[in-house]
Amino acid sequence: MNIPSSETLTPAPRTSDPEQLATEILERLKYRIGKDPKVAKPHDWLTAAILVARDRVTDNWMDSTKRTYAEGRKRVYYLSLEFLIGRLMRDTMTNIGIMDSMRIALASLGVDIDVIAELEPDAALGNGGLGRLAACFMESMATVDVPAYGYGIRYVHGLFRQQMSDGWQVELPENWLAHGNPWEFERRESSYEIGFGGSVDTVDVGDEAIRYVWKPAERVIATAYDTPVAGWRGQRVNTLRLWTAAPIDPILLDAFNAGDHIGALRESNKAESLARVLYPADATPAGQELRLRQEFFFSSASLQDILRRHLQQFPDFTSLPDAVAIQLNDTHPAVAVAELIRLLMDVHGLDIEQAWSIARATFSYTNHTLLPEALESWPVPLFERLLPRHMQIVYAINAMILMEARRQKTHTDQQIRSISLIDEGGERRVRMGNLAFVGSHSINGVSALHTELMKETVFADLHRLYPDRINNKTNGITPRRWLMQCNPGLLSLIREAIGDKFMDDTEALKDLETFATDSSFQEKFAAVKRQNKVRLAKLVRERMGVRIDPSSMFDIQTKRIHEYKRQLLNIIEAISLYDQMRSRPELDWVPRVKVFSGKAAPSYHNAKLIIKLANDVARVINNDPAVRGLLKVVFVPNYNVSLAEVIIPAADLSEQISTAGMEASGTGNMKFGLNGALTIGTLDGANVEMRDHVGADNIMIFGMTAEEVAKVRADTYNPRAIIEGSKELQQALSAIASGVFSPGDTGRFADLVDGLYSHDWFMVAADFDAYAKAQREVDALWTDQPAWYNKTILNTARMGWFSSDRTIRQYAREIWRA
Ligand code: T68
Repeated sequence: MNIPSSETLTPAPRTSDPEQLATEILERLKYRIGKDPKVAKPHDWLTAAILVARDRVTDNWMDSTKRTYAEGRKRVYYLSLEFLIGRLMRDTMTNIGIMDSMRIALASLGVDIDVIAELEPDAALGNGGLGRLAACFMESMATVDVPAYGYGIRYVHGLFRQQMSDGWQVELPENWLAHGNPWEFERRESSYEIGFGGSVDTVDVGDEAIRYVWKPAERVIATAYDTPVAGWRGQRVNTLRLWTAAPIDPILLDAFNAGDHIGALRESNKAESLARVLYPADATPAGQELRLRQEFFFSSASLQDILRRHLQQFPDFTSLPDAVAIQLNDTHPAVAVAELIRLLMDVHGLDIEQAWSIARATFSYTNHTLLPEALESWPVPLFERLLPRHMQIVYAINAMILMEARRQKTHTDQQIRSISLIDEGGERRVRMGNLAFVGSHSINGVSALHTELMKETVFADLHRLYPDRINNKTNGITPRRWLMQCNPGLLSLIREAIGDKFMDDTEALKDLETFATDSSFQEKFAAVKRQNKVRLAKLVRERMGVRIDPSSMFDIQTKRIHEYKRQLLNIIEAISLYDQMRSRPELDWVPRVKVFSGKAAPSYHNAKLIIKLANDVARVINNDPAVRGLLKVVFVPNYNVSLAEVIIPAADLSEQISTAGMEASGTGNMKFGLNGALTIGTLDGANVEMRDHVGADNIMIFGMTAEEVAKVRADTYNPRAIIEGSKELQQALSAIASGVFSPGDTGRFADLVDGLYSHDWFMVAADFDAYAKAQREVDALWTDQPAWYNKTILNTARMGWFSSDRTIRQYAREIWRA
């Protein structure tokens, strides 16, 4: 029998006229979902529409894979414990160019695409910027034609849902797979065994050589699920491969038959727990055994998959670094360095020098934080118990590195200690950042400032040993999701003004510059902004019962809640403004709505207290008639990708106010700027480069620089003296401390207020006056609307450089050589 090739199965190039699409939707509804249109529920229509899109993507997916083989292209593997992808329907349909026809097709069947789009779950397999960056990168790699796989975990439960209970954050489980996931393909054949624990044996393999054999005590199976990721214009489709975990024996029948029904499932439960939930840690490592297990689980499965694919095409692994680039997204997959060496040595018979040099030529590592408490490390006893062979490899690598450092004679004993893969101060720990660094040929930061600080702080000594390895790749965002899809009004306006070139080359947004002073364009730009604000106001009223006025300035801070991001600075400034509005009602106050949104790590006490404070302050201010509606504060619950898509286009003012030197890059800052918000921010992370691109006149920079922060910290910073010297700040703090916002519970915010007086690690007091002054300058600018829109239009025009297409091209050229 002749087996048809997939080509002969591919229908002649499909048209995307609405009639054809409608026919396909009905087909999927009937044969894949088993429903008649008369009884189909909205979810069925959603699934049917997604299946139509997925089938079309699949044609290009297979072509892309074949092309990668045929052209002998290098493959990039992006290893990330997080992919914060959000909804995929609009993204995919837009990228393959069927969005408009789909709308018409569905309408002809009596279905509103906007209604079913809202039903698609928001895949929250990530915490914040790091996970969202991975998602933007996946889309950009497909767009700029880099053959790539994203590897991660298919968490059954993504990031928790946030609810407010009397203003406190409550975490509820998230269940994105409740209705199944029509995007993914299960790949039973791509399954691998992953071991944990046990012991290491040696076997004599002749010629005085020995081989190490790891005998794990536990084994689980990793199975792949693939989601196609289509780039802009749909030509390349890459793969997001997420691993799920299953036991080798689903049930222990002996135990079951002996009546131990729970015990019979113990192994099964343990295995499945590996892929059950995303750790809700942001910036702090979750010091849990399960976390290390997750890290090893997905690293090992991904590497086994990569090596298998390599051997299908090449005779051995000497060619690995030419055919493969593996990017480690933070240290979460750093154990892959040891695992690759183990696989090459113990399974494929290479010696340690060969394995080590192949690993280093293949891996590269992206650092996302300088916060010392956020640098991952694992207690040696835990690491050794779970991964005994990897512990040996870590020691072997460490010996090589430390000998090299000693030979160079440039490092003091203290510096040698800081290079070591083992932290010997106190409980011995494996330093994952150092492991990722020494195992990579490239180590990059995510903004120019962050990269310089990496060289001067966390990696100073490693940088001296390997001065050519640290490089910068400033983050970016995909302009498809973060402009074209989330802001259709602005998209049409820009196309009308400058044509479509910017849709393929975001930097062509520059052509808008000439319109920045054009009053009729300004009016249209303002009208689009207003529409977006009306949409957000509607959402706020529906979800929270609070009315906000779209003609007020929408002043927005959305991101994870963290002390270094200084939501507290913003809230205190709101309190101070509230004081002033009441005491000087005769002044022309600019109407403002302060919007906050973001999640706190469940175990992060102060972050949760900041959420409560925002809600308590909102209640008091929003209900005080003396304010006459001139100031409103809202905390919108459950920030996620889809909510961001509504909030960001509605912002007039973007708050990017972290303590200088602490935000590695930020990416929300870029999304707001691109959508025509003015930024008020510190010289931190990518804000510095945003100022360079949009021009210092078009961004409101305030506060201490990173250098000043470091200096003030070193010179015994005295926040109490600063607070006592600032009338506004002192008043705002005493309002909080005296229970104005927590009547009957004056001690509620003591941890926050006392922290400011006693150490103020994040320099809220030091920057307060500068921040308040900058806010009043923002007010003044707002009263001159032509000047305001001149600046915000220039922001949109000049933010094109921050496209993740640019970032990915830099990675491809300078790190991956792909
Ligand atoms: C963020 N990091 C940076 N971490 O904070 C942000 N951490 O400045 C940067 O723009 C972004 O990465 C992209 O580079 C994170 O988002 C985490 O989410 C995280 C998660 C688990 C453990 C540690």
